Amino acid sequence: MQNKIALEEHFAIDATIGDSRVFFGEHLWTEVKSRLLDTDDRLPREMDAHGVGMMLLSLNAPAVQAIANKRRAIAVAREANDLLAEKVRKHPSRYAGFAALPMQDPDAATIEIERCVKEFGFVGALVNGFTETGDSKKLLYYDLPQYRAFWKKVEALDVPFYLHPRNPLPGQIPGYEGHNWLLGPNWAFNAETSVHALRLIGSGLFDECPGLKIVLGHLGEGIPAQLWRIDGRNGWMKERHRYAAKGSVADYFRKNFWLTTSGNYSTSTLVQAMAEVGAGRIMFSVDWPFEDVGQACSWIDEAKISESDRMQIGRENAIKLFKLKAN
Ligand code: GRE
Ligand code: ZN
Repeated sequence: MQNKIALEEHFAIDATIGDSRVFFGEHLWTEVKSRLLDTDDRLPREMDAHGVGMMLLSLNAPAVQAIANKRRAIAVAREANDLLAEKVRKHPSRYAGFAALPMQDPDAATIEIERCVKEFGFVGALVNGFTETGDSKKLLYYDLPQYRAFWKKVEALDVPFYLHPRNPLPGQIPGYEGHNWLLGPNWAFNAETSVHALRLIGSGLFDECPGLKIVLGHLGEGIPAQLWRIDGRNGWMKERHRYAAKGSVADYFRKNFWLTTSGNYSTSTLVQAMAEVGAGRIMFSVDWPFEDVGQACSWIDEAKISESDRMQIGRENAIKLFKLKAN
């Protein structure tokens, strides 16, 4: 399939590139680092070689979310967004931008997303999980009350918010101790991100802001496989714990969430996600530079799904959700 659109694709700036270093041994880091810094030559060649027409770019992880100092977080987010705006200006038919946001300061994040959407034409924001505060016992998840005005603004701007993974802090989850291989994309990313997404749902956020559009990568961070069970148990436990939302988890998951295929090229998992949320809510993505464009593309090009599902997932859903002027 030609002119695919991919939307969990990362770049880095000097201030954030070190954050990706920890995931790779020396031999791979040289390659990943050069990929993260090159959006002018290498990435367009990858796109051309594998039939990707457009990519929605975002900063690497955890980047801004790992900066405890508010003023520095605001400055790094602005710097990254200014640089991304330049990349988009340089390649307007190939790239679109997701804003990085200083969630340390909800008012500053609100101002920054508005600046990026209105001044630069960015198509949404991508945020790397919870935000650090300098106190490892106090992590900021976005269901907290201080974010409600921010969410109202996101809803009013009518742009999607991509909730991207990050690792838990060292010692935060005792079960990972001595089993470092479970961290990162192997497991901890999906565990951390799915809990955050479920917190957003359970907090009643989508009753207050029914127009919010949240994007999750990696075919839904494991939630599609658990939807029935979450609601099955939650239904009869309602009186015994606090679940503030009016509807079931599946109601919101099917109405306020979209999923991408980033880094999860399993046809059986895709088909299962399609069965849970519908092909109209799933969008192709690679997770460049941590995954290969060629591998992702040959998978979606050949996956045993219908041609109309492939067109929706490969391109049409993204055009609709992000209002893209795609070729
Ligand atoms: C990511 O998607 O952000 C990511 C990393 C590090 C390793 C793998 C990966 O930040 O997918
Ligand atoms: Zn990613």
